[in-house]
Amino acid sequence: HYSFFPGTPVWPQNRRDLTYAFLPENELSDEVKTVFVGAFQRWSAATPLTFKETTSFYSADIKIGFFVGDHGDGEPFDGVLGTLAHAFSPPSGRFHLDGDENWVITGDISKSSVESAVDLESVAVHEIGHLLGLGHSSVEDAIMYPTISSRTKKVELASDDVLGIQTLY
Ligand code: TQI
Ligand code: ZN
Ligand code: ZN
Repeated sequence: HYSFFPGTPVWPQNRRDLTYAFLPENELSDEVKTVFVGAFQRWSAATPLTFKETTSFYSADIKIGFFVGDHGDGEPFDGVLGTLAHAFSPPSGRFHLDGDENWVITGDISKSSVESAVDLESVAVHEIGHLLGLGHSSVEDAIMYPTISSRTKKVELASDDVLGIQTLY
């Protein structure tokens, strides 16, 4: 079953069209950015929320960045595997990914020869759930389940995720 953060924080009623931006220093390719377009789309399909990229990092609601090791928020990344990413509850909008992971952007991750390969869209869909106010779910099929098998792609919202997010928005 889905859960929320303590106090059930959500984006306010008058903030249904949210913007996101990528940390300019990361200089991400269009291919990587497109993965996030798809991940946001999965949540907007189930809610009244919309997500649009903006080039202004500082004014964006959701700020996406790849960082390595200690990056100043008290939750350092830890190299390959372990923590992959973290996102904070609304209305923080901070979405950080571990730049040391072997991120897989396209193709069939189950066929990857890299043992530590991690599917970027799967992690993005999970973290966006946190950004919107969902905690972890006890339902194994849910995007918000707290573990994922290695070299697995899991990007489709389960009915548990949909029920949870529709309770919030
Ligand atoms: N990052 C944890 C996560 O996003 C961070 C975390 C731990 C957390 N407890 C939390 C965030 C409570 C919010 C609330 O769950 S992670 C997965 C999964 C991680 C794990 O790097 O361990 C995914 C990130 F579910 F696959 F294990 C993304 Cl998809
Ligand atoms: Zn961080
Ligand atoms: Zn999580």
